[in-house]
Amino acid sequence: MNAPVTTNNLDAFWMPFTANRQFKKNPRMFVGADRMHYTTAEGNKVLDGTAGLWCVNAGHNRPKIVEAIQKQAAELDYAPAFQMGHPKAFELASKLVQLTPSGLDHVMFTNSGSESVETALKTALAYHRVKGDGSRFRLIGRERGYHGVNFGGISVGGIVPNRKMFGTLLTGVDHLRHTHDLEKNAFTRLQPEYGAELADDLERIIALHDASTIAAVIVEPVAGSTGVLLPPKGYLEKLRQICDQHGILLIFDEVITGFGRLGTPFAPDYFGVVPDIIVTAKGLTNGVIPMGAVFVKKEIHDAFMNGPEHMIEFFHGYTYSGNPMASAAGLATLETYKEDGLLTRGAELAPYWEEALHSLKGLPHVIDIRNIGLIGAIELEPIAGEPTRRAFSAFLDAYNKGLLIRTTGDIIALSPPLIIEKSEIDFIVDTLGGVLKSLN
Ligand code: PXG
Repeated sequence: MNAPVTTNNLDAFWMPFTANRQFKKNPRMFVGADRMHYTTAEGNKVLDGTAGLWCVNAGHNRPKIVEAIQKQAAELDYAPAFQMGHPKAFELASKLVQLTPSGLDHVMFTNSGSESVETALKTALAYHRVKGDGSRFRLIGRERGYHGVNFGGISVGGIVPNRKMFGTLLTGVDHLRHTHDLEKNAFTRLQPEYGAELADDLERIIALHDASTIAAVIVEPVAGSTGVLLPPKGYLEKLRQICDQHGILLIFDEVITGFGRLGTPFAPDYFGVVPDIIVTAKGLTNGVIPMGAVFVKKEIHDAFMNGPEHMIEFFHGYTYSGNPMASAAGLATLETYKEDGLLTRGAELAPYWEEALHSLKGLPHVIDIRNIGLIGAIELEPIAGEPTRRAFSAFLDAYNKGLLIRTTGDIIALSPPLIIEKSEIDFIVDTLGGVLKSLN
């Protein structure tokens, strides 16, 4: 039995990215979860419209994953990550690189999306340096980009509240313009028609700094946290072409898009554009045990493999890189994805999802609806002078009606587990319809 949460003191835990005072006055506690639903402390069922935080792609309480973790804990709880190994980390790495686009043959493990981002940025800088091109020190991100909360990630990121408190951040960083254009693209289904030319902003940045100083460009193929911004048609292709032309590495941050969210295993399978580095986390272990992974092209890995063999090739890694419990969870997650066909299930459901979401057009305050794979966003007109209040009210009302959604600014984001059924899509849309109709 779970301890009654009402007796807990909520004061000590300073919660992440949470309105702490609001929460603690009226806490929303989950005490259980199975497949598509949470159980609240009050015993109510809440449909998970967000796959946790975009991570529980196979749904909750999947038996294979639960058993794998239980077994691993008893068999080998921990093994040192540096200068020692254990079989499951290698097995997981081998299985993962079979899923990633060909050429991205090597993988480093981390414990979160934020650490994966730092790892990717450091790898890019070090790669140029080991090749004798150490003048490439600049990193280019994008306005409204989210790359976690560590210093590298917030430096290349472009979400203002996440950056403004933290001083000068990394130097040598510049940003592409974001691609959000409601005037031209509102209510577009899938990729927007307008905006491919925004990739030319990279040419402007190159002209300013000179390509010889730029190590890498990092973007989310579909920006999630900022409120689901899809790449305009032709945009990613253009970024790839400009990077190639100037010897700049292209990094895709696929923390959200990886592992089936777009209806394909990874974003290159959807967009046909292959980066040099892919950053992942979340869906890698179904969110059950923290783990991230960074995939790099063979040329990048091989560039480090020289010098005396007893020497460490790359001075980077974490105590828990490839941790046995996480590796076991990762392997069981991949098996679960395979058994249920989840890495491509989103493609089958996407047309139904799209129709259902766009049926909300015309409801009060709705100024845009966006969708791709099993991702959806509903952008609301903010209340004048009170940004975020309207969407936060929608979040609370939906929760009280048995539906978990995410909001960012005045945008509602949806990303249900990939096991969702059509009747559950109907529940999401019907509930949201009711919420929107009664919203101030
Ligand atoms: N990159 C991207 C693209 C992300 O979306 C991270 C890095 C950082 O991952 P960690 O594991 O360090 O949190 C993320 C995380 C939301 C939401 O609702 C999104 C994230 C996390 C929490 C909430 O949009 N993305």
